[in-house]
Amino acid sequence: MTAAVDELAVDGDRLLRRLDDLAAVGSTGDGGVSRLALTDDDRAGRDLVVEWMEDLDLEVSVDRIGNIVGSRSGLTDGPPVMTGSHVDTVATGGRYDGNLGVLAGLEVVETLVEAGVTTQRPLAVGVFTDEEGSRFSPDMLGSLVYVGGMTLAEGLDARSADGVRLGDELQRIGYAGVVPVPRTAPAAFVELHIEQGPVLETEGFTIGAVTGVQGISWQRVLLTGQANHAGTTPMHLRRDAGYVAAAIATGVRRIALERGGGTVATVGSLGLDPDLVNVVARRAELTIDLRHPDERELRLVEAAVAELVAEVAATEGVEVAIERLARFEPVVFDETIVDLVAGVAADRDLPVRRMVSGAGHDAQMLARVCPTGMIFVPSHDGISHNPVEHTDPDDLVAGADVLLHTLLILTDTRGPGRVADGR
Ligand code: HGY
Ligand code: MN
Ligand code: MN
Repeated sequence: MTAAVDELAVDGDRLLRRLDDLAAVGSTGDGGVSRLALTDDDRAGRDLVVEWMEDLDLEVSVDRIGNIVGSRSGLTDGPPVMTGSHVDTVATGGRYDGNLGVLAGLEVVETLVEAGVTTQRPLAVGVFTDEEGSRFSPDMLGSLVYVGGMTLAEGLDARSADGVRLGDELQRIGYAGVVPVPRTAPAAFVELHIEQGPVLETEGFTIGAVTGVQGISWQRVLLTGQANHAGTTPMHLRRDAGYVAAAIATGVRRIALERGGGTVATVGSLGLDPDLVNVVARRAELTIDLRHPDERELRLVEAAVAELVAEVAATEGVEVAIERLARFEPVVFDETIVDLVAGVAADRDLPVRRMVSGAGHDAQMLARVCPTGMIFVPSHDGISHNPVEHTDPDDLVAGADVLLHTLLILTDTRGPGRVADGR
């Protein structure tokens, strides 16, 4: 039975059920999820997705950096049109970040299976290793190795802050696959993801046709001062690593606010040693996350932060060591894919706008090797990386339907129909 392809629609209840089932893996009990990359919880999430892929008769392959790809043959051979995202999360994760893109991909497959539709080009759903980068930096590590932007050896040797090696964890959880990397480029890649910001909801749009991703700069700053007695050491004799760390954190925020224009700066991790009430900190470790849509401006922000760090450390007589964790220039997605997403959304009378992504995504890596785009759906109050992360079920389903028809057109399985020009 081959349904009228143009009329196909996903089964929204099934998608929502799968999202809930996956969210139960690594649940933090407050509606959120914690499945840090390559932990036992990540393994359990991967296992569940692989089980669903096998239930759908997808051909499942795992590559040497642990990326999982479920493939479905088309009527013709050649590279697949691919969708997907990630199922690893931050420690305060919500249930949609990454998971929606993977499960909507499986929902597209199941919709086609039920309708007896085989796509012209093959179709694939990817689950990329360590997209979050919270445990092993950089972020998007798996998709970066997938496209050849990082060698396998570098990826496997990535180490967590507590010294654990990524390759050892991959072995331990049983996802050190055999498929060589970099892998063959797909024909095209489209990722469905929650916006994780406030734009779509505040402006009343249902779909974001994502035009690209802003630049990302991550660094770890290691400060070495001198432990001393909090009560007996005069202020001018201190080499207080704790003070320097705090001055950097406030200075970074000041720089972002002064520069404006979309600059964002975050000190998300800060630790003191010995971290005791009556000891001047001898060491401090903090991370700095800087982002901007424009590469030239991002470099100026990095330079201003570097000057701040050097200055405040020098005045306190504290030594500085900088470790580069991630650096990705802004990415622009393929215009035809962006137009297609906007057109499919408009075809379905869904309010759509073009926008740049503030968050990093696996799509920004696939954009290096094939025409790539993203579909956003609104995040309630723009909140993400937080257990209260929420997207209206109707919006989740609308996004999955836009993904379904975008993939049907990209696989040459249906015509473009009325491709209106979304805003
Ligand atoms: O950091 C990011 O933008 C993404 O969540 N990895
Ligand atoms: Mn994500
Ligand atoms: Mn994330």
